[in-house]
This record gives sequence, structure tokens and C-alpha cells, in this order.
Amino acid sequence: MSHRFAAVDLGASSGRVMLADLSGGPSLTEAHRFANGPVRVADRLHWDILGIYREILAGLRAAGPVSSVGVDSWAVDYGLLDESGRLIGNPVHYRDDRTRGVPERVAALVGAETLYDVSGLQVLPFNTLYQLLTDRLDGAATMLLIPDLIGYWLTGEVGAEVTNASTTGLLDVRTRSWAWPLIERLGLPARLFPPLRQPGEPIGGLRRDVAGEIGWSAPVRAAGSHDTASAVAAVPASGPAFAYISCGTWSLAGVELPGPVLTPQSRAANFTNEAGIDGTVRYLRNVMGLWLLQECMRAWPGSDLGELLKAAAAERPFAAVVNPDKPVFLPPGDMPARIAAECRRTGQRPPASPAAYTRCVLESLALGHRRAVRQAMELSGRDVEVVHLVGGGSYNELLCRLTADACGLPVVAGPAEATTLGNVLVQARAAGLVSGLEEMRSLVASSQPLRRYEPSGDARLWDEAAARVF
Ligand code: ADP
Ligand code: LRH
Repeated sequence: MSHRFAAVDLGASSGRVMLADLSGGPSLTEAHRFANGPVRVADRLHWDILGIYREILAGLRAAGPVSSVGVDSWAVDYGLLDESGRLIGNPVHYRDDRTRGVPERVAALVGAETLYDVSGLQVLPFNTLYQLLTDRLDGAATMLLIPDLIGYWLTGEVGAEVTNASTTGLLDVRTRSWAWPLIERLGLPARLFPPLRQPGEPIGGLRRDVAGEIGWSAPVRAAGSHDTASAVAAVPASGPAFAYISCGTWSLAGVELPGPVLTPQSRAANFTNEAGIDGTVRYLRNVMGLWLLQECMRAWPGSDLGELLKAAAAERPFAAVVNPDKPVFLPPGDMPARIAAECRRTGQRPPASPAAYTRCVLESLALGHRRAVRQAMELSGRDVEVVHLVGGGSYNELLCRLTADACGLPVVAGPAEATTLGNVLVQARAAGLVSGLEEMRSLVASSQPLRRYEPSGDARLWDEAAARVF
């Protein structure tokens, strides 16, 4: 058997097909990377799902033959299939505002406490259940989350991988099976929800037409198909005393636990209990993430990330900070204007240059990281000695340093491609090449470049800044 595995990793800002060689410590090659993002059509934001699929096929062709293929992507979004298995409509982007008012209506119908007790999920306006309640479901036979939809197109097999299913709001957090009584109470048709599959489970072989198009064939296996589940599986931690921040378009910040925390305090803090690999719970909160900077840069045509970060490092600290998690920052649009408005609203002078905005965004994110890590520790009782920051954000030295200072904890940055590593290591484990989570993590720690940032600076300045925004 070859030790080559392919990961299709679809992030909100870019998709990639990565090739991993596991004959030594995992070594990664990027077979193909392509831009991803929302497409507005009239009053609706979509994903360009067929364009994404075309790029996946191009990536698999470039990768060449492998032992197996795994697919992961961002959570919550889905495609609907009709009776004959054809896609109905074009999947809607989670930043679309079609669910406005729906979480409140559902809470009034079912009770916010009941909802949290069943699913353990934080309330985000785009959770799958809210989206489904706004959708036309009459002609729909099956709902497939994005990685399951791609898996279906590659193999012809339907199913719902459990880590991503846990972001729907319709999975029972205790039993990890579909929450049928809740589904019924919400009036959602049971036929929509396909059988669940576990990370590592075989999905099927590539369809003949797909194999013909890419020039080779291989089995497809379920990865931890929620990108964050794969990323957390590849955090290079040893022992349990760590927090993680999976930092890309979003920052997903929290701790890994053996079971859910469903207390009223946890619900009030809007912490989520998402399903991790091997029955673990990803106890975390969504922090708005580098979306803030991506969206600023869209408003500054020609800007260069490296230059902006260099200039931001020289800017005056704490000139202006915002709560990064304000819902006003969620949709696409003029981000600098929204940040300026938030600064004014909180009695601060808005940043005056792209470098100053960048500084503001990174300090604000560091504050969001600090709040999420501290609350995760408090609410779960878990001790944390180190924060692992993985994902594209781990390249951002200023953000890593600010996060260490804000949290008052060491930050170990990297790997940037943790999601891919988690995806392929779960496949490798299913093939018998790796034993379990612990070995997966130690393989990552010993093979990938990591940087450590010790906390420094005056902690009181962070306390003051936090008091300004939260
Ligand atoms: P996603 O999976 O959500 O698309 P990624 O994990 O790929 O996100 O992270 C993308 C982010 O990583 C970019 O928005 C950017 O801010 C950051 N990033 C990527 N490369 C670099 C780099 N060389 N230096 C600093 N930041 C980087
Ligand atoms: C990160 C992510 C996150 C979800 C969001 C919709 O890519 O999967 O975990 O909350 O996208």
C-alpha cells in the first residue's frame, strides 16, 4: 500500500487539494490551491459550488494516485438533492442574512434551554437548522453538508459525517445521533437527514466518470469533515493542558474535553460543544477571525498583507480596539467603515490608515482570543498551560505575539495546514498506519515547523483594553 493520501480542504477563503506522504513524518505538498468566497446574486450570497468542484477535480488530477481521499470544509452549509439525486438550487453562503429573526423564533418555539440541552451548540444565525427553516424543502429528498455533497459527487454515496453534523444544531450532543424529537418539533422532514458516518469510515470508490476525468481511482474515506475538527485533531499538543485557536477566516478558540459542558453559564457565554475525533468535544467559541482583515483588504485594492503586517507592528499599541464578535462584522461589505463606526460608538478615534486599521484588527482579535480561552478554562474547569494557534493565522507573527501577550500564556504557532494534517492522519489511522489521537499529535509536533511566543508586556494594558470593548 502506498503512503500517499489526498486531502481536499475547503476553507472560506481558499480551497486546496493537498498531497501527504506518510512514509516518514507527514510531509505535505500543495497539489492545487484556488480562491474561494461568497458570490452575490441579487439579494442572496452563494458559494460557487460547481466552480469549487471543478477545482477539486483539477487538484486531484494534479495530485496523482493515492491510497485514499478525504474531504473537509467549513461547517453548517449544505446542498439539497431531489429524489433523483440532483442538486436543487445553489448552496447559500452562511454570511447571507436569510435567517434574520429565525433564531429568536426557534427559541420562542422550543425554548433556548432545551435547544442547548439537546445540541450543546452556540447560537449563530447561520446554524444549519435556522437555514433549513428558511429554505423551500418540498422537492428536497436529502440534505448534504458541503463535504458530504462533494463526497456524493465523487462516489455516488450519501451520508452525514458526524463532526460536521454536530454543527447543524440537529444532532444530539449526548448520543451523537440525529435529534429526531427536535427535528420533528421544528417540522423538518426526517427524510432529509442521511445516515451518519464516523471519521475514517469508507465512503466508496471514485465514480467511474470521476476516475476517467482525473486519470486514477481510489477509495474516499470520511475525514473529520468539519475543517475545525480536523484542525483540532492535528494540534501538536502533548497532554490535556492546552487550548487551541484554529485561526483562519474564523478563529475557533477553546479546549478539548471528554464530554460536553451544558451548564446555564456555558449557554449564557454562547460556548459550543462540537463533536471532535474519537468522541472528544470541541468546547469553543467562534471569534470573528481574519475575516476582519480579509474584508478590510478588499476595501484597499492593491494592498499587500506582508507590508500591512510590517507597518502594523510599528503602529501605536491600543490606539483603538473593538469587540471583534459584533454581529455587524459578519456580512461582507465595507469593513473599515464598520470598524470606524464601532470605534466612534465606543468613544474612540477611528484608525487613520490601513496600517492603523490592521493594528486595530489584530489587537481586537487578540482580545477575542483572550476572552474565549479564559472563558473556556473557567466554564470547563480545564487547566491550560499553552495555547496552540494553528491555521493560516499562524503565519502572522504579530497576531501570535499579541495573542500570547493578551492571554498571558505561551503561544505555539503552527502548523498552518493543521486541517489538512488532521484530515490525512485520520485516513492514515483507518489504514492502520497511525494508532490514535496522541500519536497523530506527536507526529505533527515532531515533523512540522512550530514557533513559540512567550507572553510579555504589561498585562494591565490588556485588562484595560478588554474593559473598553467587552
Ligand atoms: P480558511 O481555511 O478559513 O480559508 P486559512 O487557514 O487558509 O483560512 O487562513 C487564511 C488567513 O491566513 C489569511 O486570511 C491570512 O490572514 C493568513 N495568512 C495566510 N498566509 C499568511 C502569511 N504568509 N502571513 C501572514 N498571514 C497569512
Ligand atoms: C471554519 C468553520 C467554523 C464554523 C464556520 C462556519 O472554517 O468551519 O468552525 O463555525 O466555518
